[in-house]
Amino acid sequence: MLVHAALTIAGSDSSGGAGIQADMKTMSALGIYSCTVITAITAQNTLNIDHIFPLSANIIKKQIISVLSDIPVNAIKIGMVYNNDIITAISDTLKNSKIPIVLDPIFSAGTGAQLLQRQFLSDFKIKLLPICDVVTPNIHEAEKLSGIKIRNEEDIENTALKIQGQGAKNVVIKGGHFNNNDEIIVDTILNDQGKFTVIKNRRIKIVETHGSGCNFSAAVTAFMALKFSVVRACVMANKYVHNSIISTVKIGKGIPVNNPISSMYGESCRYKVIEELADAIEKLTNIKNFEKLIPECQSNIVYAIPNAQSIEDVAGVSGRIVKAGVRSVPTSGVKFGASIHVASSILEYMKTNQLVRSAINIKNDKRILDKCKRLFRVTHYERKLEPKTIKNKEGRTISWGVSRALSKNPGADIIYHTGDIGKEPMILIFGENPQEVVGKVIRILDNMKF
Ligand code: PXL
Repeated sequence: MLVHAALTIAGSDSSGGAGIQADMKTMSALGIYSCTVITAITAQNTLNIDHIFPLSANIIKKQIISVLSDIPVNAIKIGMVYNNDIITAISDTLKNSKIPIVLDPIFSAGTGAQLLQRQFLSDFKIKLLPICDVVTPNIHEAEKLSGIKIRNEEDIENTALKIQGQGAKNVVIKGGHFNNNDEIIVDTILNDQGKFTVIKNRRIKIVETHGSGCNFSAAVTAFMALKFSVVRACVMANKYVHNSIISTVKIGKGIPVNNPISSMYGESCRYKVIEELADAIEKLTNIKNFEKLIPECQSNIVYAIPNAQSIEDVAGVSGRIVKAGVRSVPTSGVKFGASIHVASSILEYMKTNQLVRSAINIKNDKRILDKCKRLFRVTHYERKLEPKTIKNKEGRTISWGVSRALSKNPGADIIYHTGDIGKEPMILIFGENPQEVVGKVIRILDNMKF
């Protein structure tokens, strides 16, 4: 198997969210073998950086030489460098290297701590910008590198040109910290031919997260190791970081940490989700009298991957589970994206509780609903109260209703509505997995007489 390798030269972040740990996770998730040279050890958590211990120039040089004398590294990233000894060691060791270098100018942490001692900014510019192929500052870092105060888009272009004049071949200015209220984030790329490209992405409405800068530059390095152009590498890195930001984890008491391996979790659990759902459907369709719970519009049972974002992340029966005489049968197999309505209900439920990932719809008649109310925590919504603006969009009614019902009882096992003109009344049963949902169906049927 051909393996592409990259090297990250960066600081260790004991909280695991940024620095060398973020780089390794990102590169690994993108299929790149990652070597690591540690420049400094930070003692930090999600609240603070408590201590920084820089390593000696000698051990940094030795680590780089050890790796490069043996492993065919396809791209190198430079992150936190802290002091002039470290800057000089890296610059001296790499100045004749032909390997593409991505420089992430890391000056301070989100918590405010200095990750490059202030007095070494000019050494950083003089010794590292000329050896790098790509530099990836955010707006604040670009201002520090160029000495230009950025007020508008023209300033961004002038800043990029100035930084290129200092020796960086390609300059990528990340726009995330510019005009924070804009819906769109604009990244500006100046390539080695003097051409500007802008990449526009929708801004995610979140508070500050830990690790996104490192994830971005590590992803650009990984894509450069795979020989993509700088612009392509940035486009793909943006998409990748977007996913790592929307699946941040609140692992400690401080700021949320990016989750650069979320895409891997997502892929690896798809198979398991299909298997578990298929098993549950087999059990469900063999339950005596289950067909008596199937509504006119038929039933579906769904199971979402963790962190599901759209109906494509929710598996369901292709077609429905239908009543066939005294039996119930699925009309087809299990697929992602197969359900709209029940899938919309689980996606909405997951906004309140990420652990609840499975649901089924059953008939709502008085006898069934009375049993549900006796056995489970039940809440409901009135379809008749739905605003007109929501009615017109497929699946939106359910999201609206589920959110309304959960606002009254956030831990409910069951949500029902009593219908509307042309809309059948319905009961939705929720659980952490399809086995649990089927278990609830069995409890309802066990308590009914036929
Ligand atoms: O996010 C920048 C960064 C890079 N490297 C290390 C860090 C941080 C931020 O805290 O700790 C080691």
